[in-house]
Amino acid sequence: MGVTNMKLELVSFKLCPFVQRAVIALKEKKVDYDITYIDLSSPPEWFLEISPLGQVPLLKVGNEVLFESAAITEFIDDISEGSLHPEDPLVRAKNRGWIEFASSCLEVLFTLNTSADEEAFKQAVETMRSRMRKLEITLEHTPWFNGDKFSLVDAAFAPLFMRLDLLKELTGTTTCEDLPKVCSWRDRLLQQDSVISSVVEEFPTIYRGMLKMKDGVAGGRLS
Ligand SMILES: N[C@@H](CCC(=O)N[C@@H](CS)C(=O)NCC(=O)O)C(=O)O
Repeated sequence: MGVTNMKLELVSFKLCPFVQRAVIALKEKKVDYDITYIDLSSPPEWFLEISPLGQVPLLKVGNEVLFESAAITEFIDDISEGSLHPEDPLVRAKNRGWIEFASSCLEVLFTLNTSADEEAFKQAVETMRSRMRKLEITLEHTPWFNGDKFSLVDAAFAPLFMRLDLLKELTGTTTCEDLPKVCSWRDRLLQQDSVISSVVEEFPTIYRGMLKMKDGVAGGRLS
């Protein structure tokens, strides 16, 4: 059986932004898939056996297992009609760099969500704001990062913006409200069907529960 006909199974954790990138790519490319949720605080043995880093996402392709969201989203793009990656090698390389930038922002977000002391929290908010300012001076096109076509780089940032938006709503923490280009890109991303349907319906409640459970500064600011 060719790889394009093989059943895909995405191994997921409901809160994971890296899994969400893969779901957005699957939806944008209209690729059929099954999804299996695991609890990362108590991962099943079968998962630890097949996940080299003990991390989600994994994409099971027949008997093969793919890991790392960038590898998985590019694979999804490669096996389906059309492309969500720019053709020009220079633009493509730049997009990959910005996808990594989005990943590093997700690390900052993790610190921001879990900081136990005020100073570390403030520092993380400031780091996020400075990353957003970098993005503001980088954004050249509309409606999407590369212009008319939604790309993998858009899919990579959408989970970050979804969480920053929730953080603002739930705790009053703002990170990019003064940046018009970032805000209008964020708003468009959050209205995109593939993005809206890339998380479970109860995502805001689960996110709120996670902040409460972490019991850090952000959790203490929940309204
Ligand atoms: N670089 C990885 C990051 C994936 C990642 O950090 N996944 C988190 C959940 S959002 C995870 O599985 N954490 C469990 C662990 O590290 O033990 C990717 O892009 O796929």
